[in-house]
Amino acid sequence: MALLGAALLALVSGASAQLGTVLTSFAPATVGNGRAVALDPATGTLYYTNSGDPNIYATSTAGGPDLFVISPVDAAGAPINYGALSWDAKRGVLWGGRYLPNAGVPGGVDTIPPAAGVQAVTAQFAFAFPPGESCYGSAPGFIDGLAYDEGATAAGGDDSIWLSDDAATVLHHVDLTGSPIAGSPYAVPPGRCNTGITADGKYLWLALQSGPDPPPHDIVRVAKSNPTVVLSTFLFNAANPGPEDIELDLTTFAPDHCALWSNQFGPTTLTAWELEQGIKPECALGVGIDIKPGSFPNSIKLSNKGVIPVAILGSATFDVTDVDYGTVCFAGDCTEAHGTVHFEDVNGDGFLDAVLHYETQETNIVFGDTEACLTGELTDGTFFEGCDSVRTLDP
Ligand SMILES: [Ca+2]
Ligand SMILES: [Ca+2]
Ligand SMILES: [Ca+2]
Ligand SMILES: [Ca+2]
Repeated sequence: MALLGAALLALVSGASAQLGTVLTSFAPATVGNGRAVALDPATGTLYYTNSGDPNIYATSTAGGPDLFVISPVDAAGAPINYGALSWDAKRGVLWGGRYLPNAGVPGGVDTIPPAAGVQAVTAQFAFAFPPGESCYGSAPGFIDGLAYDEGATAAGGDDSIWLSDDAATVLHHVDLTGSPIAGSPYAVPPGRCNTGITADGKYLWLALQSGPDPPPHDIVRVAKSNPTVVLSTFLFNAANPGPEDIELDLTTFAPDHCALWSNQFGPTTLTAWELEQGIKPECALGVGIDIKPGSFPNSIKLSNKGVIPVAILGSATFDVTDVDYGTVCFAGDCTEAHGTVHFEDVNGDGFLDAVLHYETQETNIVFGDTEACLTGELTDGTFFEGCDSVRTLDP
């Protein structure tokens, strides 16, 4: 019975690991013509808006009733409707791009406190979109895509904002005061119109339609350095409705899956889509490792001045020659003691393995640990992780 359970579990987790699989999808409590979505990963709170409705609704990633409602107003008390929202974990606020009606501020970008009731927002800047970027040919400044980008560090001033006009052919990258950052603006992939952006690490994800509303609609991943070239794509819908705002989710379905939430035009629907396994460390590709290959238990003498050999085990789905060895860390130590990797088939299964060595004193293994892990990236940027048991000696 236990064996059957394990086999079924393996089958289920293996079968669902595919870009664009729907992980969950629901109509939230307040349905309208859907527009923005943002996620606070620390609380699992999803924020969403509807077009023409100057409220921001908070719900759970599991759906159900609205948890609370924010009614944002500007300094004059005028309600504001947001076309795009993005969560800022550094400040604990939402960033919002003003849509129709935009309280008289085309291109207005605000920060919004995530608290119930009527909330005064902080007007951060009004971006002057050049005319002609909208596939609708609408007047400039109805923000359709906005992503807060945390930047390379969790703290500090390296964060930024990505912006786009109403179904736009152009992406703008600006600092937190709205000033363009070197390289901006960028063209979206040819023939497409952008309606939503989310940003993380090296990548942007874009919600695209094939003109001013026409399908097909899809969601693509691009490099921040060159957003015109599509790295991967999945179909949102071959017909209408299409996607509006999107938001990355590295917590709700992790470590099995990294996900991306969408809201859509037409009846408001919040959907979580599965992303590629290994696209972020939070959903790293699993790989087998063998600490002290050929011996078991894997005894680690903590006072030892020598090295711990660790093998990354190749398989039919993991080629150890695809690893970027400059990115590999074992138990907190990212310096391979021999400065090289040795390739050999340590377990005789016919698949080449990689043997690395780490100085015991450089690892963060402490007395009582029962497991140690190795992390790294493939040369295509896929994150992987493997763990093996340890038995520590010498407290
Ligand atoms: Ca968003
Ligand atoms: Ca949008
Ligand atoms: Ca071993
Ligand atoms: Ca092998």
